[in-house]
Amino acid sequence: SAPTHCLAFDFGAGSGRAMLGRLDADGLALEEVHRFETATVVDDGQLCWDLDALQRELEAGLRAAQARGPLDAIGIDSWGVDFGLLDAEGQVLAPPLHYRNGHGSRGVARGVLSLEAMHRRTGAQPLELNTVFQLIELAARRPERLAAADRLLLMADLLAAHLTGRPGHEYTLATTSGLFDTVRGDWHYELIDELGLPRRLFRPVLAPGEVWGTLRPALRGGDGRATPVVAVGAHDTASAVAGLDLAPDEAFLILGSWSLLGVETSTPTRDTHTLVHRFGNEGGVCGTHRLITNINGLYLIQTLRDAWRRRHGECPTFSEITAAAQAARSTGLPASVRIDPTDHRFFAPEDMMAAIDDFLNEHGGPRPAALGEYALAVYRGLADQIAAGVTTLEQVFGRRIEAIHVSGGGSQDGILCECISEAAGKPLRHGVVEASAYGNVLMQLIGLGAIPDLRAARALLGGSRLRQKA
Ligand code: LFR
Repeated sequence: SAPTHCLAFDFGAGSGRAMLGRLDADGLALEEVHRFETATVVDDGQLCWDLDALQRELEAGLRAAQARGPLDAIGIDSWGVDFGLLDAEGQVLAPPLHYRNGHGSRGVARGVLSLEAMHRRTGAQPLELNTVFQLIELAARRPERLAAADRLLLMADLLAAHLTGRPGHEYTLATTSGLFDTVRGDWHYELIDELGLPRRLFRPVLAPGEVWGTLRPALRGGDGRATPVVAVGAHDTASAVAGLDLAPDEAFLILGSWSLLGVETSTPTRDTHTLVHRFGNEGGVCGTHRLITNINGLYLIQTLRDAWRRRHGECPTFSEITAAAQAARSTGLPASVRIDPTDHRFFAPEDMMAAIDDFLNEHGGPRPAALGEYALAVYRGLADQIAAGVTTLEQVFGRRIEAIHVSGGGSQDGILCECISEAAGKPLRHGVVEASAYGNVLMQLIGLGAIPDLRAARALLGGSRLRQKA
């Protein structure tokens, strides 16, 4: 039969990509057709996402894919929690706030809703950056914006609306909001009412695999085809886990801006331990769920690099940083040179090197002398947290973990992987690096009926091929 072509957009907080998937008798192949940095702007004194720039990258990726031939489907995934407010005409009222701007923690501090209550009622991870806490802060600071809003769309929802002209909400992304009942599978309207948020902002969600709409006429290729935009796991983590051929006794670990550790489950888990251990539930594709915890991630290395560049004027590549860390490790850097990446100092540091110095000073560790030593302090800290999370999964949640199935850009970082495997005492199994893009394509193929279910989809991963742009 004829090959099927699916275009997957994967928007991460650091970078985004458009990947063209092709399914034919030989299996699944992915080709990167566009890649970009995720742009930010400052608006109203707040760090925001540059939605106009993201829409331009979306269109550029679309054109690059259309130039290669007709498309059978398109899917979009993005990071969670952040959102834009739309008026009744579908116009976005202001640039979406960036979760690192601290809105969420200010929302928690208002004392309207505690992390504990949010978690107890929705089952979501107790994270200050959740949509709900950002909204509490926004409602207090800019009530006129909420009053003018007709819909709240999370990032991938905003981008899908741009392609189709149809606003909508996708289920897995909605589960990152802290306003969605992960057990009942619908918005938590009771909580929404109690917080005084307008119900109209939250309409029924689309399930992964459902058709969102078709490409609006201005964006169609030369052939004029009204390509369907399929709702995928619009949350990048949902798509990433869909794109891993997980064994039942494996934990997944997606290493990107965050280190996302957890297990796939068939029902949400909510008990006395989830809150204490900072785990929570997120919705997955095809009826799956994830018991998951967010640990800080390569955001720390990115901000370390920025700090180094500002001080020394030189801009090391990531492989230079890992090589320097490797060298520091082989010279036996004292074990006390390690950070706790969950410390509040490391959520949005203005100067990452100063934050590390400050932390080590307080905890009695010697001050790092070189870039590689700073990086190693980060890698060790991340590995410690990840290992502790694995122990929690085993001891507290009674899940036997034989191996850690890793993916995401950080899974190519040799020293990080070595530190993790050593700290956790578990082997790592490497899945596809671009798991989100794979999971996105697989869900489109399920939606089109080209493959029957998740099991069949994941079976395609073993023989898949990836071509990346130079
Ligand atoms: C990963 C991710 C996490 C979410 C965080 C913030 O890219 O989507 O799942 O907690 O970004 O949105």
